[in-house]
Amino acid sequence: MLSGCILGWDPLHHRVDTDDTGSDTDDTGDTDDTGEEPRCPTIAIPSATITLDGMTADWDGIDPAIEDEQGDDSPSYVGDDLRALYVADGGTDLFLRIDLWESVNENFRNEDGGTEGRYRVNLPNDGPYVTLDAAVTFHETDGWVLGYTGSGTGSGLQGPEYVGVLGSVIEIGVPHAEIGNPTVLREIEALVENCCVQPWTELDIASCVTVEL
Ligand SMILES: [Ca+2]
Ligand SMILES: [Ca+2]
Ligand SMILES: [Ca+2]
Ligand SMILES: [Ca+2]
Repeated sequence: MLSGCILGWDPLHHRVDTDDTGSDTDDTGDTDDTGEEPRCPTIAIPSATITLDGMTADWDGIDPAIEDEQGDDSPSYVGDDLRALYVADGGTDLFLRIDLWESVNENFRNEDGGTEGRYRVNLPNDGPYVTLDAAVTFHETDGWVLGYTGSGTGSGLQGPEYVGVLGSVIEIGVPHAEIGNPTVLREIEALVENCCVQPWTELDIASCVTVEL
């Protein structure tokens, strides 16, 4: 069973601009504090039919929504260097793809006995699950699984059927209906974290983009 770090809400890592001014209240990026410049570029989401298998041919022609440099990860971990985040709309599903500069690390787990950590995408949005985050971890029997944190998330958005992982690629499929059909995903970020052990540590972050659905 999933427990602990996937389901545990983490206010220290919840960094959402809540006032809609574009000004950044958390000192993560906006250096001028004028409130004039949005922190993240806005894109219209591309359409694609994606199979959750970790293979990327189904993303051909889609540009990364966020790109991230190589080597800005933690020297203490492998599999934590983010390369890019892609987003696509499959009609009934929101698709996310995390690319790494190296292979995924199966020690990023959410269970006793494993090195704890996770691959996470923050998905603040205008639906009922305002502070939704999706996180992928490795499970001994189920393999790679999706979990979530966030406000009011009571749906079944949890399990291996939402994830496809191969090599350095993590694909995630989230049914729009299961997150309340939001129309905008504001200030999306991808993160790799060594979760659950205080202090929480952000190993790499790829930031950021606002996506209109
Ligand atoms: Ca695929
Ligand atoms: Ca590393
Ligand atoms: Ca990186
Ligand atoms: Ca980074």
